[in-house]
Amino acid sequence: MTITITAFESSPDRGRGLARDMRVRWALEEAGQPYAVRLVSFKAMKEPAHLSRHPFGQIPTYEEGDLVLFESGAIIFHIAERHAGLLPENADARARAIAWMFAALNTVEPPIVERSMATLIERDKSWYDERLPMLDDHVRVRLGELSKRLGDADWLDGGFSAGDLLMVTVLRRLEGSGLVEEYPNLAAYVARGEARPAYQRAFADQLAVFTDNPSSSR
Ligand SMILES: N[C@@H](CCC(=O)N[C@@H](CS)C(=O)NCC(=O)O)C(=O)O
Repeated sequence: MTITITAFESSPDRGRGLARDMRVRWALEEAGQPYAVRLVSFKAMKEPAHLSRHPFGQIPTYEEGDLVLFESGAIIFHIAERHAGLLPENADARARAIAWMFAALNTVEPPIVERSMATLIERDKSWYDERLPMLDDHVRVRLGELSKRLGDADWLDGGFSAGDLLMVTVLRRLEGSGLVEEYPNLAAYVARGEARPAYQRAFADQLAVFTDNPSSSR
């Protein structure tokens, strides 16, 4: 059955792979599943056809036969449950990998998103220069804790899992801030994720959307 996901037609990050379709593409590549991509404009994302797939008018979405999913975490969990390679077989190890998926999305991503939203929409506000260091520190708290837990391990809990896939994509959203680089083991962890062949294929495919149509960036 053909899998179809949605991604930005106009790539706001100019193909840096920071939008959340990247994590779904990567999971599908790890699982060895071919997929099609429906590119959507910012206007189309808020129109009825897309809203019937995604109640909040966002990307990514996932379609497979009659199944329509939204939320990158739920999509990756679905892929990981149905295909080998993203969750361990052992029940306890699987539960721990799922805990890392939630940790990436619920505990680590929120302060990172809050910081990146401020850099996007608050730059010209009077409070920005005072607020940014505070937001950086909120991110540092989580990075410090994560760095301590990872230690010198390659992945968060044994072998590579969907928990690592989500955590690496979440940390990548700090690209350009210099914050991840303050924690050399986290920088190496992100680089390890980016070096995986499945990641590289996913990155090249999302970059092609931008390079095929460079004038489409916002
Ligand atoms: N929690 C959602 C967040 C989805 C999300 O924020 N998508 C962004 C792209 S990365 C988007 O569509 N932004 C455009 C908008 O919200 O209008 C998920 O993980 O899938």
